[in-house]
Amino acid sequence: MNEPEFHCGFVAIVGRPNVGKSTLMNHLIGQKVSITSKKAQTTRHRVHGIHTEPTAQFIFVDTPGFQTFHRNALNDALNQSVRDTLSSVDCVLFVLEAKRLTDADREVIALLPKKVPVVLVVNKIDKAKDREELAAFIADCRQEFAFTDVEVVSAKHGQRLAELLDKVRPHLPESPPLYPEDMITDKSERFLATEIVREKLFRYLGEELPYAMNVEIELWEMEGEMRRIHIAVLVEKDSQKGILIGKGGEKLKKISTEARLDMEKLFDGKVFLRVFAKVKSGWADDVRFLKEFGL
Ligand SMILES: Nc1nc2c(ncn2[C@@H]2O[C@H](COP(=O)(O)OP(=O)(O)OP(=O)(O)O)[C@@H](O)[C@H]2O)c(=O)[nH]1
Ligand SMILES: [Mg+2]
Repeated sequence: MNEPEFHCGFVAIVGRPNVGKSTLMNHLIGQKVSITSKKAQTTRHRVHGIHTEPTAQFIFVDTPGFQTFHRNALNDALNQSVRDTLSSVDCVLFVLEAKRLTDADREVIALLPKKVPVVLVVNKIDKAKDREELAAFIADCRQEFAFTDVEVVSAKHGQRLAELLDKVRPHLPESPPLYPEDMITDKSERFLATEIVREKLFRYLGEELPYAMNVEIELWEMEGEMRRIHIAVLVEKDSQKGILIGKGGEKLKKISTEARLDMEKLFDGKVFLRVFAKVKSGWADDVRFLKEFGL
């Protein structure tokens, strides 16, 4: 008897910052492997999220939101990473917020590949319920680019994601699976742990601060089933260190507790986590330093 045909391919998720790319990927694979926040430019690394079905494997590639406003070494590296991804995938999901088409979105449209199918994903429809307005919005978007297909979703509420998968599936080439069926991401536990801490920094610190910080693992040990993890948060100045720690250590404690709970869920085991602050200056424009972070 013949083996049933298997399809497997790469699907890039692109769009301007904050449209919901990482939220979409997490809900498509059913696990939180890519961090999300209300602030723009949360995602700083390409992350694969893997969804495997009996005869198909989707390898989603979450990318940093394309930056057009601030030019520095970090943004140049992030943008280059988006461009590289677009040229090497089987399908692209271009994500927009319902009823919002801005110049920043158009700059991403200008980068969309002509030879790869591009599906327009209109996200956050929970905030835009009027069908006629939505239809008019989609018609306007179609004037901007020859999208292969369109789907409207709410990533956050998991609406119409099965329909979106149906539109992507035909674009996956025939190929055996590239990852084991129970694998959900290409990233290591160490990477995921530092990302979880970064997400809490975005959630609990002011507007600018999280961008001036990075996180680094100082210790990772297994003690039986328990992971003992020490993570340093690198800040540029002593004053930032103070803000991170908070009054009586409250803020850092909250960040650390929430990060530990997320890690225990994702790693399915007990975690002993210590998060602490460390001063290291001028990293955002130091390209050599970026390379150490894989950008
Ligand atoms: N109401 C609503 N909010 C959403 C939806 N999807 C995502 N969001 C919110 O939009 C914000 C940004 O989501 P992210 O997934 O971090 O966006 P992103 O495109 O990955 O952003 P960058 O990584 O910064 O480029 C978060 O506050 C999400 O909760 C949705 O379907 N409805
Ligand atoms: Mg993101």
